[in-house]
Amino acid sequence: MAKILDGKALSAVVKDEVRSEVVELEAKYGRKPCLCVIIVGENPASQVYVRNKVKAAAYTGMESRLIELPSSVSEETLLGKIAELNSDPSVDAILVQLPLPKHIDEEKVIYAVAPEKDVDGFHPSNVSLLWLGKECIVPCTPAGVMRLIDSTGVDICGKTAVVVGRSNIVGKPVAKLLLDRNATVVIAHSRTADLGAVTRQADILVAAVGKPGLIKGEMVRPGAIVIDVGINRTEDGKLCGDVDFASCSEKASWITPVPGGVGPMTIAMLMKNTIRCFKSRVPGAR
Ligand code: L34
Repeated sequence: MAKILDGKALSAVVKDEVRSEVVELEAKYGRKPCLCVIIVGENPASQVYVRNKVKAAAYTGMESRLIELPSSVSEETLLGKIAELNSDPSVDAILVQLPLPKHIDEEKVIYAVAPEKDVDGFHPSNVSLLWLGKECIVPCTPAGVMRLIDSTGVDICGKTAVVVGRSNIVGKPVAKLLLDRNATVVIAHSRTADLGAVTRQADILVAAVGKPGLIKGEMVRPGAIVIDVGINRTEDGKLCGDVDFASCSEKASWITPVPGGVGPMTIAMLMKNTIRCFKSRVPGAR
């Protein structure tokens, strides 16, 4: 039976780290880090995530601002708002919650955020730094996945890691971070032939595809670490991951639950990234 990788408990540890750092930063530099979150429209899932982000920011003692724009907002107005925040010296970090309404070009929005305030690490400048192996802002979900794996105490070096999913936001950066830690990395996806044969090779299995219950116990190598990045909503409004928890927890050594796994860690790492953005903007802070 697998041990539970408790993202909720670990996120509390991370948020406490941030909370102490906020105190120190304020004492040293006379102001607190400030995170600005923009939400467009009324997607109920996004509203929950954004609310959790603002709550976490309040817990850590940092400043936060929530900007709520109607789904009818024009791309031009949104880009104008971002430009305003880019040049506002009291704002350290900017996050535009995705997805955006169809009439707004997400790429344009991502490119519009000043790289030093890009707390998501989605701007091409930050993406290229990540892939060059330079210091950068690591996207929150991938950073949370790594922290969860590290909390097992298992050494990643030399292990086979299979990442199922190849999104720019999760799959690709997680694969790069695992490679940086000397894992042998395989990226599987919707066109992978015999997915089970591939995932059964994994000492570390990361599922990030958005297909409820895709990963079944028979696809898991005995003793594997299983990280479930999926957050799918069933028709009755229940949350479920990409991993079939019941069958996979019989095979894995460690497994993340949904909810209470990667989700809370995404938010905790957002707090860490906000500190990073603050430091990169304050002369002498790093
Ligand atoms: N710009 N957009 C931007 N940055 C991000 O990092 C995100 N992401 C993803 C969606 N859009 C984004 C998030 O914040 C996914 N995501 C996210 C954040 C928090 C949680 C889930 C996804 C979360 O708090 N999950 C809880 C359950 C919440 C619930 O009840 O719905 C959990 O325990 O998994």
